[in-house]
Amino acid sequence: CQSTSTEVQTEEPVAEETSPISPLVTEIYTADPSAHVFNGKIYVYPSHDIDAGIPEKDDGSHFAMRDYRVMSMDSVGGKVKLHDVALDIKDVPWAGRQMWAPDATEKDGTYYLFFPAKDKQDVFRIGVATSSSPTGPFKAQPTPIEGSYSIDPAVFKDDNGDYYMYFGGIWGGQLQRWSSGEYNEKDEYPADDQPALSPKVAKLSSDLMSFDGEVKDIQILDKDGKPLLAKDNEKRFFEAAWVHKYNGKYYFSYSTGDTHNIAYAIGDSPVGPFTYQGVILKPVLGWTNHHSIVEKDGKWYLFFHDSSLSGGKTPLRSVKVTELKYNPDGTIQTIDAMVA
Ligand code: FUB
Repeated sequence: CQSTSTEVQTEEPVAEETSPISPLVTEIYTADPSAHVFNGKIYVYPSHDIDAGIPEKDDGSHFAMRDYRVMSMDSVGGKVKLHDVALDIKDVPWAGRQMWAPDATEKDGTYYLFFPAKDKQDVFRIGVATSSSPTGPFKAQPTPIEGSYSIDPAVFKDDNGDYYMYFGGIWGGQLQRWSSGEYNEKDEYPADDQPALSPKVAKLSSDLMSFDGEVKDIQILDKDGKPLLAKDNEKRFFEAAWVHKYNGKYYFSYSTGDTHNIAYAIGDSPVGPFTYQGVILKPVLGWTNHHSIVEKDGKWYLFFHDSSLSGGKTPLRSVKVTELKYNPDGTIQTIDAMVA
């Protein structure tokens, strides 16, 4: 059975920390960090991992999270505050189970929490909830965003005030069930020599509550301008999209899933195409790898998670942070968090 949010408060880490980078909080397990700077402070929107006692399977049902809690800090290295529950699944009318990796943004003094969860038919959708505070509590809309599907929403605000949502994840994230544009319970993956499944992007409407226009494919190309193929699983998109801008270029970063890297590609437009560059973060302890990238006071940071606090248990992860550095040509220096 699944833990309730009250039981979660008493979770105890089960192992000593084994990685050189410490978790931001140890009172609870946290994962999938989406970090932002609002009003000069860093806010991190993570998943809240729980031990639901569900065996590990490719469909990800062992990630049975039920609520979100926000972390905040004045600066990296400063005291981290873990805030009370920001949104509980019981207060999301359409959601059935599995609150996975969220993201947040701000517009005109309102904070928007975007989150994936399975609906009552067990299909992943993306919802939105709002608050006057960056730490919540957030009030969920009664229905998911129309036309949304799959997992791992990441919202990027461009310099001209346009907002875009990137999303998608294969295997447990169900992206492979949407090839026709309609949900099909049967998994359909491209053949090895065909282009890999594409992450998705949609421009958000001015109230940030819906998609403004079509959901589009994000193209990730190799250096010869050809799409990455399904068999390129060291490089191709799996889940955990994130977009940031550096020196006028758009950086699309993501997890390669079954090969456990955080990889990235660079483009000239927020909707791509993006050209594959390399690895930002090598595999961490635990199956999943998931990150975000944010600038604070002239330095760039990589927020990520690993399973070191739980002694390697994949669904019991902890959020961490380390500095991210660019080379003079705009490429990113690869991080190995196991030895950093
Ligand atoms: O936390 C559940 C899932 O694991 C996320 O949605 C994926 O990105 C992976 O980190």
